[in-house]
Amino acid sequence: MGSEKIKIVIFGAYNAGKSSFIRSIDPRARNVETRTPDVPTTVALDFGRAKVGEKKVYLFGTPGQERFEFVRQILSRGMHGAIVIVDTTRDLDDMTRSLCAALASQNLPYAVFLNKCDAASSSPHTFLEISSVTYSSTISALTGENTFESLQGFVEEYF
Ligand SMILES: Nc1nc2c(ncn2[C@@H]2O[C@H](COP(=O)(O)OP(=O)(O)OP(=O)(O)O)[C@@H](O)[C@H]2O)c(=O)[nH]1
Ligand SMILES: [Mg+2]
Repeated sequence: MGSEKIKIVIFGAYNAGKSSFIRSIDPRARNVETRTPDVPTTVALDFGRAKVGEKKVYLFGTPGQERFEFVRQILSRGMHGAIVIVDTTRDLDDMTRSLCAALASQNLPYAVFLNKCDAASSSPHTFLEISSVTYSSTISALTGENTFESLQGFVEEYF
């Protein structure tokens, strides 16, 4: 018998740090992106792998732009759990709020990872509305601080 395989889909608003999170977990992660005038943005998906104990975790990152809802729906098929990445240097936006509401109604394990906590303008405590009702953690996808530990904590608690 092989070890358990877990599909986790990474959601979050545009520019929240989803691709950076997956890259910090798996340096060999793949990303399909395009170059907008300012920054590269995910147009299809990110893919990365991690091992938590004996469990094999497959991370699928979604595009944050609103117009890629159809991609998010395709990537969501067969997921065992989800992580919402939140940019804590911004205010809570409608997309993040509705992603959390949709996941909460699906009876699937999901986590809220409060990202960019390295930034001076980060204020993770303003996200209690979405972070206090499920597994949550503060991370920096840029420095890698607490990223693997948070994934590990989520997987160990729910899978
Ligand atoms: N300071 C800081 N910047 C971050 C952090 N994580 C991501 N960023 C920056 O935020 C920007 C967006 O990061 P991405 O990982 O591309 O975000 P994304 O959510 O995948 O973006 P889309 O795929 O376009 O929705 C980049 O400039 C990153 O360097 C973090 O923890 N701290
Ligand atoms: Mg991305």
